[in-house]
Amino acid sequence: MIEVIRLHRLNIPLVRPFRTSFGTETVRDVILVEAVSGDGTSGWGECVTMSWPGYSYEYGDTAVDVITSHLLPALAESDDDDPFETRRALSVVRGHPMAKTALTTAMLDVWLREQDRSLAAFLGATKEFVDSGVSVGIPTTESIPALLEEVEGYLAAGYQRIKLKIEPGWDHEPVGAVRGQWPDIRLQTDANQAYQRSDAEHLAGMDEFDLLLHEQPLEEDDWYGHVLLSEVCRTAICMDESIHSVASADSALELGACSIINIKPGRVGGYLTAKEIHDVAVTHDAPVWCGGMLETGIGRAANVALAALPGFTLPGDTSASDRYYRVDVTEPFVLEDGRLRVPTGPGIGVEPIPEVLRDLTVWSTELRRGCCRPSRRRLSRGSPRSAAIPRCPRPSAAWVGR
Ligand code: OSB
Ligand code: MG
Repeated sequence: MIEVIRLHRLNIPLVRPFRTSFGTETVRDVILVEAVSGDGTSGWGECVTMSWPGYSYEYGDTAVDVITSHLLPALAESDDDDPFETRRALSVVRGHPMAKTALTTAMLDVWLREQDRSLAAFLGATKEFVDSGVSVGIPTTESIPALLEEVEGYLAAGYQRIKLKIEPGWDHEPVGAVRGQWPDIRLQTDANQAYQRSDAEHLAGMDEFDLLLHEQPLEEDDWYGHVLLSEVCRTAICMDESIHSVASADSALELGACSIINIKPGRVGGYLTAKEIHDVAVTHDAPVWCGGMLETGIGRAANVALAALPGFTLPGDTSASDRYYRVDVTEPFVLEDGRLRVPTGPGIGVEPIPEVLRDLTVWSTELRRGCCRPSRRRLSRGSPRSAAIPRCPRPSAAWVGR
């Protein structure tokens, strides 16, 4: 049983600013969740929120609050660490998938480590390596030569596909320039919801660049707009922000709002649901690929395990550590022939390097399973442990901070 939860908040400078249609990230504000079982086994999960609600409504501060004020109390009644039971127990909290993913992945990591089983094996991975793509931000200078130089570096490193962040005013020209320079590479775009339905013809104008897909061109709830766009564009439409669940994935594919899905565990509430979305996409014959949120090695390890499932047939945003960070929190992920090796050790297969964790941490807290765990079940069974529960200093807190 998990007895202690530690939250470690780290600030890690990115090797270069990452500009998208919703803003620019220069430092990754990452929260790592550490779950510790009664016998001292630690498991780790990464919260992929950013410091502001630009990609979705969640951000670092909401994740810390939701975990401490709502998710941990929701788990307080349960002493069952089964990952499906944990997901069910947390479903009383609406939304906040990134916070849920961070906590449940740390718990899943402990659960798997205690069974000496890897996350990859648990999920049903079939690959030893996963193909790596890279997501290229809008150059802060908005300069095409700067973009070409950056792309050239990634291609030289071996990345198997390039994704260009686009927005109105930064689309045909940069995409055409990259395609002009490299006629044969796998190339795709990501607009992060920056376009309108009325931009359909404009977006279809990029069909000539022979792209793999356009990712999330319209607002996340504009399902019909994506259907219309899919009819106008020859280039495949892929959804990222719109897909929150198995039901939304099935709806999107069934309605023709998209034909490809970017699966991000943090966006859908965890690795169990991510795997189930993969399974649904496979039944639709729809390709999926593993997205990224500039993860450290902790989140990356788990993503790479997921990307090793058979339906992940397109290269993911699963880049090497040095694309993001000078020093990663774990042993770095490195490209081997344009691929990352799937971890095979127990759980997620990696852990933070203690000195690096210490140096990058800006805040941390520790929560212990509270003395007043409101375990009605136990009380009614009259277990001696419940009988011995002392009076709690904070009657509303099921988990207490130190
Ligand atoms: O939309 O896929 C996205 C990063 C942060 C937030 C949203 C997105 C991204 C990326 C980077 O595209 C993917 C990565 O390399 O981790
Ligand atoms: Mg995206």
